[in-house]
Amino acid sequence: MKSRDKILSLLLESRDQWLSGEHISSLLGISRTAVWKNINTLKEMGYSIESSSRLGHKLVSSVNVMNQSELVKHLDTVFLGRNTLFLNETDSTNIQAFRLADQGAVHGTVVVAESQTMGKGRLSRKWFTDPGNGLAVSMILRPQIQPILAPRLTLVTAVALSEVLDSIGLNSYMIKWPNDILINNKKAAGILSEMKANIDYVEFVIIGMGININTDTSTLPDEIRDIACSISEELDSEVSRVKFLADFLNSFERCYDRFLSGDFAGILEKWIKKSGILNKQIKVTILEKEIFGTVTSVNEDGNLILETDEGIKVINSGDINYV
Ligand code: BT5
Repeated sequence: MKSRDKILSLLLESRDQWLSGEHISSLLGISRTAVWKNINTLKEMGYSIESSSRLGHKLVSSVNVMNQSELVKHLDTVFLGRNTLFLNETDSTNIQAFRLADQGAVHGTVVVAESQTMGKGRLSRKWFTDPGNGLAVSMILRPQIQPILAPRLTLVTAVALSEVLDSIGLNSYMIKWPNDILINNKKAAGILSEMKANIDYVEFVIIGMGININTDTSTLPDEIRDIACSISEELDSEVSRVKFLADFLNSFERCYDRFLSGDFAGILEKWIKKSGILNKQIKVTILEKEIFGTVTSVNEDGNLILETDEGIKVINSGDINYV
């Protein structure tokens, strides 16, 4: 265990109580400068630690604590998140998870990062993660399904996330096809699914989710400040990110098992209900092309069935806007 993690454990054990730098340094057999540097790293990672030259250090809030021991306290999964890698910074949790999966990481491995230097959206777009306040998480899954069925997992993820939002009392959100969670028309979360497959079998699927949990949206980069929102702003209170993560993993595993056992219809029904998309007039942008129409249904692959002036069209990719 790294000194940083040992210090974190000590702070967690004596939460809300002061621990002197001297005490920590003698317990761990490291210099006081090393204690101080590690405490600063923990603060940069988002842990709420108060420091006083007279009293030492204390962890004041668990809202931001993200580590495996905190996660398992809330986890009731069989395979998901039992092996979670918590990173301070990475290029992208999806890229990192892909690398790990290629190296043989087990089904259910999860990667979480405080910040991403190359956080990805769809079509090479960027995803911004707010260190200490956002959540960037990627799951490695090895489902024994045909590759053609894998896109359904994006909808499974959205439904799992919606169950968590319901459970924390947030009811003003909607799922926006195919992968966003919007609150009052602003984006709180996005999902990015990727896969490595052969013609007839899936080697692995990586499902990444980025969500603004305790983000103060006024601090976000200019280009997203006006289109983004956060859970805490909507609820008017901070949310424990690690509890949220555990709740999401619990919910995802249940939905995933349901999907594998053949009940995608039940998941889809929930998805349709939470999206409110039926009978809505929309504009679909697929690269440079725009299509206008009314959504008459969502088929069993999660594709939109659109009634347009040129007849019925099946939409399986693109961005939509309500018109
Ligand atoms: C998505 O793409 O919404 C999928 C985002 C997935 C991000 C997660 S984080 C963990 C994992 N690791 C990764 O590298 N990625 C996944 P898309 O529908 O293409 O939307 C991208 C657009 O969302 C951007 O062009 C921005 O306009 C907007 N955006 C970026 N960061 C945002 C944020 N923090 N909050 C709200 N909107 C954001």
